[in-house]
Amino acid sequence: MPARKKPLVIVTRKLPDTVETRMRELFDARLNLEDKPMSQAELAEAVKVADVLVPTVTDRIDASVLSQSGDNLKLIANFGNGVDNIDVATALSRGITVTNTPGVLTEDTADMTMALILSVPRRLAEGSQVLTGDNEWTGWSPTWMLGKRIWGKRLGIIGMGRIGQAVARRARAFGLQIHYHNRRKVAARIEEEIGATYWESLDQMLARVDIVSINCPHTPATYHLLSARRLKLLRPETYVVNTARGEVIDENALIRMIGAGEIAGAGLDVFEHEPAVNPRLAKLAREGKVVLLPHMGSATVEGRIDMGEKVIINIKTFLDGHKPPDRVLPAML
Ligand code: 8YV
Repeated sequence: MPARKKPLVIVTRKLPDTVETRMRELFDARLNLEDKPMSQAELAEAVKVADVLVPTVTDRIDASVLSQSGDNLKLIANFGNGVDNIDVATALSRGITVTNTPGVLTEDTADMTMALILSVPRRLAEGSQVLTGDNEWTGWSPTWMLGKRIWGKRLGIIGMGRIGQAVARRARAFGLQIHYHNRRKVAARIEEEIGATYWESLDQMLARVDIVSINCPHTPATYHLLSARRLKLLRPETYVVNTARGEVIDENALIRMIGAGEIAGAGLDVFEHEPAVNPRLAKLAREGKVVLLPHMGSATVEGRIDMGEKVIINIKTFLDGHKPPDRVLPAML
């Protein structure tokens, strides 16, 4: 009997070696060893021939790319949790299944969120700069480099899914009082465990918290959820932390208000026009008002391998004729 041809799996970016090796064993995996981001035209070429596409957050799989997809393309197995890089509705309407990698980046992203929650009020980047900058440190002084205390403050989490809950558990250990806004109230058991107060009205919560953390996905419903109007509800002592997606905040309004002293500062791991970063943010960083990271929330060796493992399980299950575990369903969008 002739051996069955292995399915063509096109992977758009360099993945950890162990993940790529396993993909090669299982599939006809076309890898991107040089890690050069693919253009829209290259993505369109890929969907014409692939059986499975494995994109990441840096690939825009929009309606125009999908309109070129060939009959073979039946699965887009996203290497990432957020699927806002993919026009999921169009994919589904063309009979293409979409999967993601939830769960395995929860703790890493929550760690980075906590790091940002601490870094701006406690002036971590500024302090480090004192020792690595041009001038020599002249020594300790009782009234120098004073930040703001974390313990006893109120944290308002927007989006109480897996990551929001993992942030809440950490934040509680740092003495923060947990408030949250979510589409739905979470189970009483979870609320009790993290001592969380639910706000159906985001507007009402914003005016009452000292730190806001964005932990919801970017969907049409959450685009500019923190709009200029809502940002105005924050008190001037409030800090904003975002490890979710830049598009959830009206970034221009945030920058303007931090510059004007109407918001105390921000810790940002994601940006509205990534990888472009508004130069006014770099200026605010030099002034110690913001801490900026280049989308590193889930960037751990272990996390990336786990994500790759999930992608492989989704592809394998699908190709074996079963429902892959991490299907993205219309109700999730
Ligand atoms: C990933 C992320 O690095 O998974 C997500 O949604 O935001 C990131 O942490 C990225 O998406 C990989 O595609």
